[in-house]
Amino acid sequence: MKEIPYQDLYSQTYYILKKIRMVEERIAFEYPNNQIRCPTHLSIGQEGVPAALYTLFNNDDFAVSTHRGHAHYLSKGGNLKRMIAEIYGKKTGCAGGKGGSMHLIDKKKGFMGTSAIVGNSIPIGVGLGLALKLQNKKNVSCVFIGDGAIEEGVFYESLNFAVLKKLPVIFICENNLYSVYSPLNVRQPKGRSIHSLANAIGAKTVNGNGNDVLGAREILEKIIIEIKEGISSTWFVEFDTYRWREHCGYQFDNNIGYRSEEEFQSWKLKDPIELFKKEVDGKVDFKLIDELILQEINEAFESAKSDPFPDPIQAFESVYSK
Ligand SMILES: Cc1ncc(C[n+]2csc(CCOP(=O)(O)OP(=O)(O)O)c2C)c(N)n1
Ligand SMILES: [Mg+2]
Repeated sequence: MKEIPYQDLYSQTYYILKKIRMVEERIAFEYPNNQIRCPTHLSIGQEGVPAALYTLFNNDDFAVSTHRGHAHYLSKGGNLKRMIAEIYGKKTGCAGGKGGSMHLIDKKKGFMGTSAIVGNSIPIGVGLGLALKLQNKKNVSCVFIGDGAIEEGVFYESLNFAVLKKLPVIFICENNLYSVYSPLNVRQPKGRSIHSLANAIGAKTVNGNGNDVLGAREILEKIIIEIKEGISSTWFVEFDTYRWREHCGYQFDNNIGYRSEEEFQSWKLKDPIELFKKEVDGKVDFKLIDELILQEINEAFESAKSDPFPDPIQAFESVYSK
């Protein structure tokens, strides 16, 4: 999991934070070339929470995620080459080239899948939590969701079950204020916060700044330790953040009217990478790490482009059961 020569917390965190950004910027750069043919949702601007988790996760913890899952896959140690190959629809992809950007999985790393259906991975993450509990394992199952998933019935059933059975599940809600083009205020009642709703169902809850990597890490570390020591079980953590680019695709879309340029600029000032760099200035070799990441990315894109497409017969084979 630790691909750079520095093992310290700040270097490791910078590595993953910058890697997520650089990988997605390369995807955005390559997308117009029409070799990537799947719908692709970028997390640029939202790297803070996944980066915070990178040094907290261990291989036996589980995670599941959504349509916007690249960052979570990478933070769980998912293989970059296989992710890029998947996005290019290649046989060497992590889902055999049949799923694309929204169907990432790396079972060896405990990253148990993402789904294009909003809310779909929630019961899977809770089921993984149930498995951990039944096997008496001291691990956690993290369910990454967006604010839009709170409007799905399955969220309530799953959270209720997790709380009732005291499962080691952490719901991590990255609240970026939007579900596609709809802001929160047209979807959920004014004045009712998402974490307070989860709290009413019985989860322990906290609200944090998703762009403050070290702050988010502190919150999550405490929770993971508590769960592993059996002090508490189901948690719901709401992190405030903001996506910079369009909902689906590589472009900026502030001009189409659903959100303002001013709002976007105010969040750009809260860039998780810039904030982190200021905090750890002088303690991390940014330049060397950037070079190593670029090398990794170049290799991943080169092999993804030259790898073969799946054989037609593979259309009928399950990739998830392997
Ligand atoms: C059940 C379902 N309803 C609607 C959609 C269409 N859809 C795809 S992504 C999305 C937005 C989800 O918003 P959120 O959960 O906040 O995640 P974000 O895109 O902001 O990361 C919607 C409505 C879907 N894929 N599945
Ligand atoms: Mg959202």
